[in-house]
Amino acid sequence: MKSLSLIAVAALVAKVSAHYTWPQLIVGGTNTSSWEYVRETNNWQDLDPQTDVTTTDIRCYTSLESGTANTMTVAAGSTVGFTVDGNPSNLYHPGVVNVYMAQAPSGTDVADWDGSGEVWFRIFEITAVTDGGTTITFPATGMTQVTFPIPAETPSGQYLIRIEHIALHVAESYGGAQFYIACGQVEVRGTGTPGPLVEFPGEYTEPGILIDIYYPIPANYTQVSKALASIFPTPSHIA
Ligand SMILES: *[C@@H]1O[C@H](CO)[C@@H](O)[C@H](O)[C@H]1NC(C)=O
Ligand SMILES: *[C@@H]1O[C@H](CO)[C@@H](O)[C@H](O)[C@H]1NC(C)=O
Ligand SMILES: [Cu+2]
Repeated sequence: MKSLSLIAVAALVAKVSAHYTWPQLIVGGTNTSSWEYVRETNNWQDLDPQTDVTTTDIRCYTSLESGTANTMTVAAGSTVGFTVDGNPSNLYHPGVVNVYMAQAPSGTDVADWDGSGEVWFRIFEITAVTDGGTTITFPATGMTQVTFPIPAETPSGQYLIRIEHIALHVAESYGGAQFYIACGQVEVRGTGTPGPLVEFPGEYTEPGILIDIYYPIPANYTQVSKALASIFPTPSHIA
């Protein structure tokens, strides 16, 4: 009987595979409730990553869930973030973090919006550190939460904030990169014009996600995206 229960435990452990999610938005230094301001992702139970970069699920990974959440009001320039929850609850795979925002069209509640179109701008990254081929390190490894500023010049409106950890431990073959994704909903107060804008699907190209990080050690790491967004202030008046 003992061996049977050990087999059952082993099966359970295998099913609850060791991955993670981003369930809580962090605002004002406080962790909000799980899936309150973050759209519940398809992997909220199995924790599995998205690996298909051609599907609309590469946006927010919510096709099997209700796809919406409450919307939190935040000031432009303030710091927000996401917590990591999983088994264990940290970013233990080697990989890179990116954060994108997209403004819902005027007149559309962000709760009713799917983030389609060339509307996303990238505001934050924790990329790989290389030194010409001797070492490659991933500073995001082990983080239990990731925080970042909403750019000070972000224009007023309702936004999706999309965070991803791209785990690269089996990215040496096509489709091997693992995307751990979540989208929060915020209402920002500010002014400006963000860019460059990108689209999901469409954002990902090699070599940022098709890469053997072990041998030979890559001499450099190329981020998946265009440059981080620069947000140009909108003049409040003409002098
Ligand atoms: C928020 O959650 C993260 C991840 O679980 C944890 O590391 C952190 O201590 C929490 N912060 C607070 C203020 O409870
Ligand atoms: C490193 O840079 C070279 C030259 O720009 C490029 O061809 C190669 O794809 C890059 N490698 C990675 C892993 O980004
Ligand atoms: Cu995993």
